[in-house]
Amino acid sequence: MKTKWWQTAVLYQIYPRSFQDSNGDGIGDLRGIIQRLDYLQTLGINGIWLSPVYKSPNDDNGYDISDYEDIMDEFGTMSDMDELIEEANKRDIKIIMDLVVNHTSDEHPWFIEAKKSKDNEYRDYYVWRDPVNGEVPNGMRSAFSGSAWEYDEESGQYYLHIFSKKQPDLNWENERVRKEVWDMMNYWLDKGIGGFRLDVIDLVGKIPDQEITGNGPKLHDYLQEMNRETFGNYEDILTVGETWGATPEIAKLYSNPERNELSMIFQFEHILLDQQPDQEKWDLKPLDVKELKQVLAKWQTSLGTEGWNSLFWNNHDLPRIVSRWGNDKEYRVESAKMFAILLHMMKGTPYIYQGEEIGMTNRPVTSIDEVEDIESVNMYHERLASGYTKEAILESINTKGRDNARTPMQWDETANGGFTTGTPWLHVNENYGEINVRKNLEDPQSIFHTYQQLIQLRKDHPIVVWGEFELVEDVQDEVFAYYRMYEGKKWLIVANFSNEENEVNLAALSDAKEFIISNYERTLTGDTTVQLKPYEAFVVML
Ligand code: TEU
Ligand code: CA
Repeated sequence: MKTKWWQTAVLYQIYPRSFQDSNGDGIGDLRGIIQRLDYLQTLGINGIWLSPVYKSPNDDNGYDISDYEDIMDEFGTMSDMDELIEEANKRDIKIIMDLVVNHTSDEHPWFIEAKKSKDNEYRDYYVWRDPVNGEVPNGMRSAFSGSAWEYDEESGQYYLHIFSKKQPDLNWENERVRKEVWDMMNYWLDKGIGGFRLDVIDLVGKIPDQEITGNGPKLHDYLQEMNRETFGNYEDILTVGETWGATPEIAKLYSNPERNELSMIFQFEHILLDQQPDQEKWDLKPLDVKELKQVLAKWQTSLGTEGWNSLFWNNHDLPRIVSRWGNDKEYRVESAKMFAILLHMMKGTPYIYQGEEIGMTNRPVTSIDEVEDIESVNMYHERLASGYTKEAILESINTKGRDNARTPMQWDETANGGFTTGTPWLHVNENYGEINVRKNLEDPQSIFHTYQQLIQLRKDHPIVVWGEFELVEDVQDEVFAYYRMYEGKKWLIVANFSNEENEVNLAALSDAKEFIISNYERTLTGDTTVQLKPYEAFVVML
């Protein structure tokens, strides 16, 4: 197979609302992103996954789209968007658009039409069902709490919304819906974008009457049709599907090049490890590092040539990784670098979420009034009504809530961390004086420079891109170690996933030739035993 640009690339996710405000209204915007492209070029990334910027009433911050071919007023205009694509391309940075086509906004003209009457020509763009015994059609639940069915008084039917009731699900069984989606994708492809991140794409093959949501029977037919009708006709397009329900076997269905579907998927098996099995993400459980090692190693070794991995710790739906599984107090810098080294030395395409590269942390709240995210707000009211204490619910929100990752980007020590001169739409984390881009750029030992170095290593060393992965099994539970091997070369990656010191004893260490990267000062001694400092991580060439 010919090498694809995205196999050697590192991507960066921007959540535009929180990245950079350029006009003082407290909301990040496209001109703000354009101003920061030089920064991203300095970091060294090759593409930007841009969370939705389309016209939207913002019930779910842009994931509820009312016009796919227009830009949200707060973010700017289509000519700003064209300029962003052009300015990014000039810097060899491709723009990856977020494709949210499982649902639209209820303010999309299709839904406004569909609601008008049962025989409207757009009615069948959405999923409508009659009441059953005067109640909801079945027990499907919304990911944002409550039933997935919403009653429409006027027509006496329910419509399906797997997310908020302002996000009605499109009916993908309707060929006209699919045709509309293909046309819209081609509109964006013609603008010179680099690809798509496909929001909850594993849901589009749903069979509501059987309560099947993920991985429905027609899913892969639809994706092959999509490929054929849209990006398959363009050069060098990256497509990454968001698939919460993927196993490695399912991942191959999506990303085996011979099947002509997607480039890769985001799998979430590692992300689900700190919640109670078969419960919700709010039902907390401590991470077992042993499980994490097994899960990530399985994904590293099982796709082979029949698929391609994406690599990530963070996104706009997840808490900050240093706060989640690291230590955002005394070992913030060390643990942030450890996560970076551990992930960026694996096989696959790494994704960095804005602020991760400077070690931004969660921002706890003390009251629900401080929370913007619809998922957390709905869950709060649902759990309060069913008897949970406020304290327990807020603990879940502070641990897992999506606002943790959505606080504005911290650029410098000036007011609001340099994000806005106005009032930010969501509180800025008060630690911006200590944690910001300006300080990171100035300090050669910063987290930023570790990320920059890791991105450069991927460009300089084919072993990072193509090397075989092998987990080191006989080490302490909290030591995560693996080899990469390529054309006679061998690297050893060691990470101490712990607040405490841990010992690692490996015969291979006696062959260590040089350090490639590390987060503590250490010299090579030829010893086979190393006493690892808290969150110490290093890569050695053997
Ligand atoms: O997320 C899909 C999704 O399932 C999330 O709601 C997820 O369950 C939750 O955030 C876990 O923390 C995508 C987008 O990434 C998310 O921002 C949107 O809200 C959602 O789809 C609907 O478009
Ligand atoms: Ca603005």
